[in-house]
Amino acid sequence: MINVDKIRADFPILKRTVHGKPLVYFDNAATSQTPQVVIDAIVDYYSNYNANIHRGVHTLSQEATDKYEEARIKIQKHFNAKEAYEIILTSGTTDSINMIASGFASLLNKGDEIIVSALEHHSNIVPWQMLCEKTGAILKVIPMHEDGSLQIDVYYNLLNKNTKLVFCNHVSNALGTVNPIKKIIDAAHKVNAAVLIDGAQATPHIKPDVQALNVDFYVASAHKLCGPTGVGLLYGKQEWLEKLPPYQGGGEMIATVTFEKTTYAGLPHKFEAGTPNICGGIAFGTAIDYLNSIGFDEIAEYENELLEYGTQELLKIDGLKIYGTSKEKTAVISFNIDKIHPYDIGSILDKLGIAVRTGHHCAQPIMDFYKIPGTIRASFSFYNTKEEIDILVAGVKRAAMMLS
Ligand code: 7TS
Repeated sequence: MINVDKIRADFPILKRTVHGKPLVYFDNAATSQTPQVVIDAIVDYYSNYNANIHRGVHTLSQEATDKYEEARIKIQKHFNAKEAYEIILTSGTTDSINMIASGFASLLNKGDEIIVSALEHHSNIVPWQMLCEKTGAILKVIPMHEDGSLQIDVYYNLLNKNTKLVFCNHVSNALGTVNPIKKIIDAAHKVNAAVLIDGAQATPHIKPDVQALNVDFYVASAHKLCGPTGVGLLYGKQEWLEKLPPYQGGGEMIATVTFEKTTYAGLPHKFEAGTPNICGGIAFGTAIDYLNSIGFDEIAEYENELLEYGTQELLKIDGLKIYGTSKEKTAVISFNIDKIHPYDIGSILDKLGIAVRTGHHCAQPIMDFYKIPGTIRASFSFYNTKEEIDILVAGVKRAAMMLS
């Protein structure tokens, strides 16, 4: 059982006020808040052992290298990757996806097919469109149902011998739908297609096991799971990471360089050119430890309670419609009230100290499906409370009254 009072004490930002009101932070799907242990890890790095890694013989550089590589192992264990070198530290989900899209440019031919789902964030659409432009590959889309779940039977029919890649998020950022990724992966493998799962929204709520999933690539961002911004991961199966060419050229990713020829370093360094976000990587490891100390089963159980309560209370408001009602979903509630523009409600909520996201959530195709400009999205975390949901519901009622 989650002790929410104790947990809230770990997050200094939750004590602040906004426009004179206690902060109610419901924009966790955009970024999560940072516990003191993670802030301390950042301060400790810059106060005590700030140095470049993998380079110096000096003590500070060795300490920084050890901590960075320890963080990689923590991430490996958390995602249950077979090898630590299958974890590439990137600047985040977007960077990880672009790394794979760029790598596949040399492996795809005209007429090859790529499948994405209708529920993707723009960062899992645009790089594949760019890849199709470069290679002549064709992009196909798994359509969605009204409740925000995927039409999985249509997906099975889209797969054929030309399918080379399948991309799908584990959880939709705009609707919270949890996708049946194991089924998606297994079906793709039957036609020898590789699968990339975008775990940006799943990882704050679910502990993925990349070996059990048998996924080829899994990507996520630290800042959505209590870590800092500017760091994330690309898990790739060793065989794929060896097959793909490097993403960027530079220091650290080479074995030897002459003006005639360069040979590349082994994994993971082949994909980690230049000085990485050293402090961010280390703090990412600390964030993973912190979340595991609470427990993902406990987090999921508590957030489900928040989701059920929030859904029930918001639906009591006249004219309120929730988008994304599939049975399998995380604690995200996307909604609108009649024809009121989401931005107007969001602005009033901000004046009441309540942080939500409004707009298309970088998922315009979903908004087009529902024929709406956007939604108000309240996304909950394990440090939120039912009392905060009551404040949200009262705020939404007030905003609706003022605007209708
Ligand atoms: N994929 C999904 C499913 C996402 O939700 C996001 C960010 C990204 C990729 C990109 O992650 P980044 O860390 O590289 O930026 N989603 C959101 C959101 O829903 N609101 O703000 C950012």
